[in-house]
Amino acid sequence: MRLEPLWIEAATDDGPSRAPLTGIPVTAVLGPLEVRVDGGSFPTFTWSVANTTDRPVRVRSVALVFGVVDAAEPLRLFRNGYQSWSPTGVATFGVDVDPSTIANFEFLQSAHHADQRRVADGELRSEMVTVLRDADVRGEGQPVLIGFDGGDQHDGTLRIRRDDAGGIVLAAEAFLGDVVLAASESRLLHGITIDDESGVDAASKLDRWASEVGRRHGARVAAPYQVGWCSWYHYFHDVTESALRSNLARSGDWPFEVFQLDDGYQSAIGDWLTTNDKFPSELDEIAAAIAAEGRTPGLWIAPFLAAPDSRVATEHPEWMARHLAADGRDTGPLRGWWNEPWGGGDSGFMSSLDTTNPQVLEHLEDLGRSLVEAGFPYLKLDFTFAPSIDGGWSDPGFTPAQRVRAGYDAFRRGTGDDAFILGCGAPLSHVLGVVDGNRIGQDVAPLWELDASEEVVAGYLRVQPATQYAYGNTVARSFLHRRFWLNDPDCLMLRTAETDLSPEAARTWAHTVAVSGGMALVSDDLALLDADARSLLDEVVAIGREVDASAMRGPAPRSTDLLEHAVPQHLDAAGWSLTVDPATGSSILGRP
Ligand code: 9PG
Repeated sequence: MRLEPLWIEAATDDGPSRAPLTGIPVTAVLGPLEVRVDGGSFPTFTWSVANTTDRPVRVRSVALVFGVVDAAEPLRLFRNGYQSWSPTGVATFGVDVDPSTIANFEFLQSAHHADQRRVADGELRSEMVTVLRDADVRGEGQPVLIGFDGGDQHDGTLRIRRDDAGGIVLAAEAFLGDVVLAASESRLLHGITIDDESGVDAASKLDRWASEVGRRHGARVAAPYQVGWCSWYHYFHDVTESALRSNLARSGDWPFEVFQLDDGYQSAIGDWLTTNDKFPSELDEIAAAIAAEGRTPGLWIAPFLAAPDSRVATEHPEWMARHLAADGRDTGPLRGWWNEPWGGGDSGFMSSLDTTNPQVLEHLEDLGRSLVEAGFPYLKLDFTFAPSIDGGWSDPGFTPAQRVRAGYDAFRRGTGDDAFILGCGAPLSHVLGVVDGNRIGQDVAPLWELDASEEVVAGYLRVQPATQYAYGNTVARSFLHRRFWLNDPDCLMLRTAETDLSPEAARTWAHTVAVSGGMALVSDDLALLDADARSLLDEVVAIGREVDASAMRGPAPRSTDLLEHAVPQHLDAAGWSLTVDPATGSSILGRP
């Protein structure tokens, strides 16, 4: 199997266009655009796009298209989801389907992929990087990696589809999301690399790609291994100040550095500096109480969302992005998420802040500064894909990636360099270089698996909280740890009461977190934890520290069977090896 350059294609408001990709370097004219492609070592291709006209041009995407030649079908691909919770694993071309062909709720598609529009039937996508492996057993199904060398300027989407003649093609697409290029404006695009070296397996190719891309983008990988406590997976929205304080009081000899309060303290989504009735104290008093126990105070926010009835939305309606109907009509604030328990005056729909508005960026910078001043140097930024959604943004010269990144950068300016920023619900490629830690999977939950009848919206099941799904993403994205940031696999749940997770599945999840080397935050009412739970945590932290240290000096944790099964079953790191049955949650941990 090999890749053969075929053509360049573009989608602008003038319509689609295509030009042959003959040799390198090449300059091609695509309607109002000119695309120049050069060769390199890493990345293999560097390229740029220019508006050659004297008027603004709206650009949806530009892509280099390759033929996938001599591939023995079925072809499998590593399918990397868009943001933290997007399902990530292995898909089989011709068998599996893109989630957008099932779901029919446009803003929710942004939970899966960069482009929220539906793909053509049969097409599959992976974000930022993919690995293809064909069924040729003689060639041992040599894996070929195709990846972008960054993602903070625009998304990079790999699309696999069939051409008119029945051949397989791969489009490496710079997704610009209807950005408006001014007259004569040109932009550099993220380079594309192809790694088809023989004798190198998929996990090693992903590790070296992530190492190189992380290095080029100033990945923040210096923070120490994180151990802590988080309120979410026991108390959820019902957390109270007294529950927080009683856990703090019990935390005495637990090895927590961070003590993080999650969703449920705020007076409204968007009004992060004021607490609700369940929290009689102000934020600075809560931080002081945590610090007095010798822990690092941590706090959850969803800084790019606002409830319609929040102070921020009612005092600054012009800070909200706009929803545009198909004919371009403005139909109100852009809905960025839906979560009924948040209330907010619009049946649980939240508005998205317009991160292209300089006043919003100033607000985010002030927010970061205020939270650090209130005593929270550890901040979890959640639902942060919200600015990537299609809509009306005050500056149309921002791509979706630039909108998300501008919000993060503004917040980081406010917190300063020393704060630990944890991304969550974050498009992975947008936040490389600004976050210290990043959630790389779905939410865990006090259960292993979900029944299909529990799907909230069609096509959405695998994004919903379930420990089984978090397991799959943690293994499939293990190679990012200490390359892009510290991986946050999501919280440990050690309790055996008030949970539907069997003790065996809870141990499997704990061992997955351990062998991934990722962050280890416990999310139980500490009153429910016995000596067995404590020794499981001690084991997780001991293995996790060893794996984490080894990932800093040598190879990242590896999924050794990444392209074998739909959900990988093996995770190896620093001599530890975990074998899991994802269907049941049973596992065996092999020691060095
Ligand atoms: C707080 C939570 C926790 C959690 C975050 C995020 O797809 N969903 O419906 C969905 C709902 C909630 C969610 C993720 C996905 O959880 O990941 O750790 O902070 O918000 O509300």
